[in-house]
Formats: sequence, structure tokens, C-alpha cells
Amino acid sequence: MDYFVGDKEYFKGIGKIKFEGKESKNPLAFKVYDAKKKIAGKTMEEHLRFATAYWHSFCADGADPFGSSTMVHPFHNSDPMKQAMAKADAAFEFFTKLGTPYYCFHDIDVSVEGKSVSEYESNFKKITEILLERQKETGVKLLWNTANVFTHPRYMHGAATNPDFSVVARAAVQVKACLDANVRLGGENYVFWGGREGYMTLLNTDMKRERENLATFLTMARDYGRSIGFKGNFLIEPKPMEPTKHQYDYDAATTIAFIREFGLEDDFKCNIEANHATLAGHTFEHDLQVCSDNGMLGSVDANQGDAQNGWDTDEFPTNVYETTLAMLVIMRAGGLGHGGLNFDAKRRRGSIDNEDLFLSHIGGMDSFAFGLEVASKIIEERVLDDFITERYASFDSGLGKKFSQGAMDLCALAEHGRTVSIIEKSGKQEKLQNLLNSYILG
Ligand code: XUL
Ligand code: CO
Repeated sequence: MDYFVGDKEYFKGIGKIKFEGKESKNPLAFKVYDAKKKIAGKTMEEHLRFATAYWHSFCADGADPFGSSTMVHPFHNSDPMKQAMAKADAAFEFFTKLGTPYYCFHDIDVSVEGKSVSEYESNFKKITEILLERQKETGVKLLWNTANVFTHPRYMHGAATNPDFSVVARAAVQVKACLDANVRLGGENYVFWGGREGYMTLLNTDMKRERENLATFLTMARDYGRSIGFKGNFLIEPKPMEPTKHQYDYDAATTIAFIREFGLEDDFKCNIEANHATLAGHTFEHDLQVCSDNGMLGSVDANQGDAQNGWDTDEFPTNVYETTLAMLVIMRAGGLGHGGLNFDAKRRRGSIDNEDLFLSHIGGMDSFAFGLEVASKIIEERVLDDFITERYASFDSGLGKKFSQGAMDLCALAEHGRTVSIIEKSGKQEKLQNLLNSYILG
């Protein structure tokens, strides 16, 4: 009774998910994630700031390009608005039972697009009030929301980068409505993922103009958001391709350069998704590190890809090696700040039981909790940091320090180079990998 909202329980037979520890054989219990356990001065819950993604958990139904849906959601209703309301109740029941303190959504995940702009706006407003009510009842908060300006056919050639100004303006309807909803719901961040902000072929594309239009659009959104009291970060979520052949926000480095090129660096950061980083030919931790080094780490879409087929499979994160490396970067960066770990991940097409929705999230939460524990131990014991400090020590004194401070010229550097005696040193990669494994193995 305690763990559902509204007048109906949707996930019957599943109660509050509890921490039971590594010895537990109960599949519906956490083995590592112990929300209130303190690590490095903060609870696991405060460090990890988990969020459930509305679209994968309550909208996706197992359909893929080769087959129709395989899942029937427990809130299914033939009346779309009634279904949206029931979906909200089911979603908040799920967040509460699972214990994810945040959630994320696209406008059309939570609402009904309708047949006209005004229907879209009034449906969305109505649902926003229901979400607000449910937030107040449960204490669950909005990590971020975003506008889905990529599914509808009108966005086939892009939203803010569409060659037709009418489509750009139509996208503004949704982004404006989403910013209004965000402020009403006290959202902590606002996300832009440019699914169709890219091109299929340069033969029909003015790339310069499209990138400039994107920047103009984002600037307007920033100005509007600030004018209505949005105080959080605007986040751009990089992805190199899919659905477009080439997406403008290719990876963290490209996105940060774009943000700076157009003077948006005071308001915008990145939302890094693991499977997008790997799609761009990087590791997850690489793109996190690029953001950290540039003060641009906003939030994280926590998932994993498949090494064999490479595309955006959006799997739940189970690879504890990857979560450890990711948490190492995040913890060294000082944590997630107002960001979080949002499970932009979906259970597989064949995982059709309601229980599977819980099991997939439990695995993801345990994997990141594990990464957090190992990473903080590695940081606390300075096992990697001392090695790295020592590796670069020649820049900390004498001429090396002068070089680092930009106080030498090339002639002086070359003059020094004529006199140096170089002692070759091992990078000790295997030693460090073995050390990392010893921490993972415990
Ligand atoms: C798509 C993707 C999106 C964004 C939000 O690959 O990651 O779901 O996270 O639009
Ligand atoms: Co994402």
C-alpha cells in the first residue's frame, strides 16, 4: 500500500526493492547499492543520483525494425490521455518501489501529441500538473526533460537545422513547452539531443548554415529558459550518428568546441552517454574525461553498448569494469554536481515480464554502486594518482616547470634538448591493469 500512487497498483507482487548484500539470492534485491551507505562523506544515493528514463521504461514496447511490439504495459488503455495518466501513476509507483530519486522524460513520452498545436500544449500542461502532484507525493524529482523533435515526420530533415524555417519554428513550440514544464516541475537540467541535427548527405546540405541555425536556436532557448527562471544547466548530449549519417554534436570534444564557438559556455555542459561515446570510437571514460578536463561534465546517460555490433543498443550497464573506470573519472571530477546517472537503457525485446523492468534497473544500479565503491578506494589509496603524479614530475620543477608556465621559447627549449640525457621508463600499463583488477576482485 505504501509504495504506489493513485488508486491502482500496477506492478503487483513487487514491493520495495531493498539492499540485501552480496550473499543474497533474491533477484529482486540490491547486492551492492545501499542507498544510505556513506562513502567519502556522502551516501551512495547522493553520489549516484540515479534516474529512470520514461521513454525506455514506460513507452518502448519491444518493437524493433524487424518486428512489432512484444510487451503489454500494465497501464495500457485505448484512450491515449487516460493511458498517459495511468502511465504517470505506474511510473511513480516504479520509481518509488525501485528507489530512483530522479526521472527524465521527452514531452511525448509523458503526454499525447494530439491533432493540433493547441491540443499538444493543453495535453502537456494537464499531464505536467499530474506529474507535479506525483512528485510532491513521492519526493521523486526531475533530473531533466527534453523535447522529442526527431520522431514526427515533420522533423525528417532536422529540427533546429531543418532547411525549412517553418519546421524550425514548429520545433520551438515543443522546446518552449518543455522549458515551461521543466520550470513548473523544478527540473535540475534541460537536455538537447540532436537526433536529426545532422545530415544524410552533403550533396543537399549547407552545413555551415545548419550549425549556425542550431546555435541561434539554442541561444534563444537559453534566453527563454533564463527569462522564466530556469537556473539549471542546459545540456547537449553528443552522439556521432544514428539516425542521421553524421550528427553535428559528434562527441564530447566536438560538442564543447561548438558550445565555445557560439559563446554558450556559461550555460551549457554535456550529457555523456556511454553507448554514444563508444559509437564515436571512444571509451565511455574518454568522453567523461574530456568533459571533466573542460569543466563541462553535466550529467550522464548510463548504459552500455555491444562490442560486437557497435550500434546504439542501449543496454543496461552490467560491465563493472566500465562502471569502475567511469566512476573513477566522475569521482576525480568532484562528482556529478546537479547531474545524475540516468538509465537511458532498455530491457531486451524478449524480456517481456514486468519483473524484467525491475531486474534490469537493479543490475544497473548495483553495477554503478560497485564502480563507486572501487573507484573511491582507488582514489583514497592514491594507487593510480601517485603513479601519474610521478610520471609527470619533470614538469613540476626547474625548466620543466618554466615550460609548463609558458615561460620558455622554442630556442631555449631546443638548447636544453641538446644537453638532456634521456632515461627511458616503462609506462607500467600491465602493472596498473593488474592493480585495477586486484581492486575489482576485492
Ligand atoms: C538517443 C538518446 C536520447 C536522448 C534524449 O540515442 O540517447 O534518448 O537521451 O533525447
Ligand atoms: Co541518451
